[in-house]
Amino acid sequence: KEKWPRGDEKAWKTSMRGLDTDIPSITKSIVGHVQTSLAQQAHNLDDLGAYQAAALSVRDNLILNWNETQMHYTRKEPKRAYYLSLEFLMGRTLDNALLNLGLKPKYDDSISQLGFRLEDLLEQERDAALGNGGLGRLAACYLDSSASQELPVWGYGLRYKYGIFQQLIAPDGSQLEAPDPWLEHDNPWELPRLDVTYEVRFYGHSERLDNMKAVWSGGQEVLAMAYDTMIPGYETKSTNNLRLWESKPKRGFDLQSFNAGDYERAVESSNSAAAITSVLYPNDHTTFGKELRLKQQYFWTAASLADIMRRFKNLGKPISEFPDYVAIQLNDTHPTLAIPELMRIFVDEEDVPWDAAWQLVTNTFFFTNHTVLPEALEKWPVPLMQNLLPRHMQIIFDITEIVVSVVEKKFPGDRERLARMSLIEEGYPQNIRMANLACIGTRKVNGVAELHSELVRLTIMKDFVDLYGVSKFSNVTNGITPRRWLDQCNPRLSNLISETLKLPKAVFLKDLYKLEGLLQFADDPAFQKKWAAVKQSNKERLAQHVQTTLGLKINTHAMFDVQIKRLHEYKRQTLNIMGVIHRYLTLKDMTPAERKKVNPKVVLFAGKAAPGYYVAKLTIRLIVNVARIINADADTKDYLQLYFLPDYSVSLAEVLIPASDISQHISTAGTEASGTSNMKFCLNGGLLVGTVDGANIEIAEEVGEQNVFFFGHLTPAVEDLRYKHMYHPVPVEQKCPPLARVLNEVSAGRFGDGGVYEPLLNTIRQHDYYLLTEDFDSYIQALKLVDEAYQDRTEWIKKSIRTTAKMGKFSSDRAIQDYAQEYWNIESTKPE
Ligand code: B1H
Repeated sequence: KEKWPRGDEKAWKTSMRGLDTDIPSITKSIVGHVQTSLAQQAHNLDDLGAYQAAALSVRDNLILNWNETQMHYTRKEPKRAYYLSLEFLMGRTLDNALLNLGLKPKYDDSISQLGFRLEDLLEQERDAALGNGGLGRLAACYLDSSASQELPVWGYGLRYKYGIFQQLIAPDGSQLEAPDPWLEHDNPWELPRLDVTYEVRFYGHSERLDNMKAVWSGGQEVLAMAYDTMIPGYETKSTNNLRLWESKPKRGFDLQSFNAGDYERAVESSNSAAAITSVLYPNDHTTFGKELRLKQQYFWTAASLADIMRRFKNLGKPISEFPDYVAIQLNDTHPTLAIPELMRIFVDEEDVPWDAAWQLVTNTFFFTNHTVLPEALEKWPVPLMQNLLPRHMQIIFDITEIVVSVVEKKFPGDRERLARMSLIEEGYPQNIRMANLACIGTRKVNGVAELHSELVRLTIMKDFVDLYGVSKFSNVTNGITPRRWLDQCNPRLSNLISETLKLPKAVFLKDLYKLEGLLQFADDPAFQKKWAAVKQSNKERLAQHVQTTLGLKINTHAMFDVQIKRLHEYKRQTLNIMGVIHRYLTLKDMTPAERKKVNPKVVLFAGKAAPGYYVAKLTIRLIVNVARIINADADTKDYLQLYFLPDYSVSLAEVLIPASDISQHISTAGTEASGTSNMKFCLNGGLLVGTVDGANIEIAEEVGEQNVFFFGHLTPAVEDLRYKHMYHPVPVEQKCPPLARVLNEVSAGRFGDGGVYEPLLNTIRQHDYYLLTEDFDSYIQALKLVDEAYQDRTEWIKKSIRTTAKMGKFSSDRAIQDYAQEYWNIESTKPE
């Protein structure tokens, strides 16, 4: 029996807070926070204040569950998994917390009694947008699923002061960036941990000792301080932790400079410490080799590993058991420095012999690759690493020796192979290949959809497959959380499903395969009618949102066609906009009588472009200016509308996705690793038009090819086509006249100054690396089939129902169980 730690046990126990969750107690708690936490009163409380009070009240519940869960983990000592991600795209929290706690109806009532509307309060919350796109949102879905499955998993990331930039559209149609000061109104969901701090060193020098050890000293030391965010599971007390690090100067300012009278220098050094976690890098899929980014990566991995190490040491187990208690997932190569860092801790600080340390390290880490695009594969210049992290550079060279010796042994004399597999790429300067380091320093490597994992094995990891065998390289197809991406974003649909299947929502929100029960209703006209009514009301909700935020009027009786994702050439928003222009020109060619037979369509785009990505920004500008012309054309505006919705975010996605009839996932085959919004659209009854790429393929396998609109060349053809474009180019006029016409209309200035768009148009006319000229005809053909299918509304609704019904596989609960069992070897465990 455990001894009570201090004081009078009775005094503690009778005073410990439990929270009553009847409506009067909830109201009391909200009002209490208005009075004391906010120091406000009923007559000066606005929506923002009411949101904050409600959030603090909900937070009290989360904290108690969090405390119990963490205490349970401490006592039970299960093996834990840690998800290291430089991005967590969480979105809003209040609605999700209420859903997972099962308190939404009660808070709704209580808030109405106080004279507010829950819906309005939810809108007051700013998105936590600490991510660029799919990779960051995946991390957020995985946290929700881990907590919901009662798995002992923590996330580790950075607490950026500024998240992904806010996107504005300038009068000329181009993207402008503004900072995202998301912490401005205080963040009720985080708990600063003043006592959880670690010192992190940069620069200095490393002196080698015997036994592969070294002493690293000097340089700059900064402080990492923890902020904890509670991650509630759905319908369980289990509440996990997302720990984000903030950088601070070790002392307020540099005392030496200060005393010497050099105040500027004293403050400068403190600013440089704070700069590390000031802003999220907004360039997804490109690496820049900037020192500050490398500083972010090391700062975060060093603080996280120090924290993990401290927790492990509290167990009092021998260091040889480290991998029995700790599994660490590397979300892409961004945290790869964790590998040399853990070697440094073991070898330099814990006196573990080098070879034994390497065994422990390679049994601790797991690596997920998210892209095979060459420009996204991280490389760091050796001189930069040498200067910033001299000890890690030594360790990386020492690890290189391991690679050399195993390759030499298995493939004697194969110099070329060795050069490809080395951690060091030759050149001026030499570069460190982070994907190679991530591969050799981990137990297993996975891709994020079947095709992608296959491409990982056949391309970037081919030599390593030859070395280690194929079993090290497998697949975990991505998933999405049905709590946020069905019940929260589409309550009407969730209610209809529950009522139809005669199941409480919790049943299918925890086991998404249960949606298959909808199949037997697909042919039921009464159900079809209700299904269509839900879609219609979601379109109206979106139209309302656009009307209030942008003052635009959308035709809700048209088909909604949506493409929302980061702007990137490989995702081919250009193919979509060229298709829209083609549709416009075709409409203009028609007589009024002919037009009347056309399926009216609203095309919606949203997404951000990396601030330095010129062609992507030009694409936005083109979309905005094409929209201006099309929407103002009296001949066509009843048949075709086009909108670019600015400042795409998780919250905007939650309104857009449920309203979509069809969405576009049209990457050049072999380039989109998985995609996750494709799963979100389908879960909400939207159909897909797409290429045979990423998770589109597995979606089609589930729902049947007759329910997906595929087009375009397949992955194996892409390489050959690119080769032909390079060495036997055919002018676009010859290869694809309809596309040539579109390009010429843009050039000629039909949508404003044509000259502006030449660099964008030339990407298609010249190398056409992303193969628009090859896929345009079949794309237009696919869109025609979409129109025809939509004309037969009953058939369309059946397709929509069948699609939702078959989304079971794409729950992140399935994905996270796969990681837990096949990779981390951890088990569910919960308080009580
Ligand atoms: C994905 C990234 C990415 N793949 C570098 N790679 C970044 C790479 O800031 N950076 O340096 C940021 C992000 N993101 C996406 O991951 C894939 O393109 C999607 O297909 C996939 O669904 C998603 C989640 O696996």
